[in-house]
Amino acid sequence: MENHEPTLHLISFDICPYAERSRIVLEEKELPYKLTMIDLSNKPDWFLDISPRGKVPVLLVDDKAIFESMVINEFLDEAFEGASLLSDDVVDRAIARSWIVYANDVLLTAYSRVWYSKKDDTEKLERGKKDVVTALTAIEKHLASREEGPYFLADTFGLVDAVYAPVITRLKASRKVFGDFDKGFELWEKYAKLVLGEDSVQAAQAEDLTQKFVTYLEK
Ligand SMILES: N[C@@H](CCC(=O)N[C@@H](CS)C(=O)NCC(=O)O)C(=O)O
Repeated sequence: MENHEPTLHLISFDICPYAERSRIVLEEKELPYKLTMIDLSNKPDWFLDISPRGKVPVLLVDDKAIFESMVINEFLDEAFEGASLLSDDVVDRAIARSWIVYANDVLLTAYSRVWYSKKDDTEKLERGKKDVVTALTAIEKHLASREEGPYFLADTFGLVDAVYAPVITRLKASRKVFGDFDKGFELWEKYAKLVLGEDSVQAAQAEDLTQKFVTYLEK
């Protein structure tokens, strides 16, 4: 990409939270990009050719494919000017990455257990709900003790917020289907409201996300 502005093409699936993260970063950096939604139940051959894991998101930079949402997001932040979404401080950058792993491995994993539990598997569902509450308890503790805010780690929106945002954009749909077992975390709710108001977060959401996600969850 030396000496020229590359074209950016994001391959996505409309309700995928990982792809939504990368779209938030593209919007946050105000980068022009082409967006293609594919049907994951019928993956096109051209997609399988560029996605070794068969997963979205994939970002085509000119004709080169980058995959894994967090790799895409760090690339976008590093390669382009505009708002910087990771701290200049090496320790703070590591802390952001730590909370990103927490979002992936703990919060999103716990919600996924709830969202994708089979209707008759109440044991899995209840375990998932309990794990969500445990994850939110740790997040609430972090939000209460952080040095800077009102965002997850700083006074400006960052890569860590782009990772928590897609969970937040799915909460309305999730609560319609599974109830509000995850309510009552005051600082998390306040943070969620702030993030939902971000232009980039709104622009990155698929049209009718709540309805589409409810339909998906009810299936
Ligand atoms: N670790 C990946 C996860 C991406 C992912 O799981 N994408 C899902 C959709 S939300 C997918 O493409 N699934 C298709 C499949 O596994 O066949 C990332 O962060 O990009």
